Amino acid sequence: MEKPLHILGPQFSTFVRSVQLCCEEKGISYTLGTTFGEQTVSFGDGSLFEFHPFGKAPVVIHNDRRLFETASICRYLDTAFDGVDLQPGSALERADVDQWASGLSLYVDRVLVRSYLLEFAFPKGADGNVNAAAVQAAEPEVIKLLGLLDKELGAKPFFRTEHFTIADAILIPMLDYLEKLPHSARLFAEQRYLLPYLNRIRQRPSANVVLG
Ligand SMILES: N[C@@H](CCC(=O)N[C@@H](CS)C(=O)NCC(=O)O)C(=O)O
Repeated sequence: MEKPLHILGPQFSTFVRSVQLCCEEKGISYTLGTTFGEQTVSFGDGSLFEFHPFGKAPVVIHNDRRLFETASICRYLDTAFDGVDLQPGSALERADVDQWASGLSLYVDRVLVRSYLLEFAFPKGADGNVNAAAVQAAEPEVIKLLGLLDKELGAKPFFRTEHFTIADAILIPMLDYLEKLPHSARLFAEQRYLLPYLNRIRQRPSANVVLG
């Protein structure tokens, strides 16, 4: 008998949210959280290495198999489950979504999340405050990257195609956190398409559940 699918990781994680968005879009039933069976995981204490060779989240556990890497997990969900397709049908269009799923997970995550957003979530400045110098140093790169994403998106309804894909699932949680920063207006000031896109996706039932 099929065992329920579990998304292992904290719900605040952008990558956990990407996997959750795919489940919600496809109507896959799942459980989510940092506990699986008797084991509870958290960042920084090595516990994730029990599930993930590099000690990261998310991990998806399905039918006693464990899968890591958000883009691979999302592709698996799309292939193994019924529901709307989260990847285009043609080989070239599918490769386009794939390359962006990787690029977003690697390069965009590094600039938007690791070098910038995490400083607000887990400040490393004096007395537990945000390290203003680090934020200031990282900001030009954030704005430049948003410009690149804005150009790639253009007037399309979704990031790569006419439909919601895995690339949207990976990008949206990052943009959502960025837009919620008190000073986000200056980050998005020069972008024409990103905020309308984000707000359109926020209207979807999946985003309502995942982004809160
Ligand atoms: N390439 C991985 C990245 C996963 C990742 O960096 N996850 C973050 C949470 S958003 C994490 O586990 N951070 C904890 C750490 O690096 O110790 C993926 O696509 O799943």
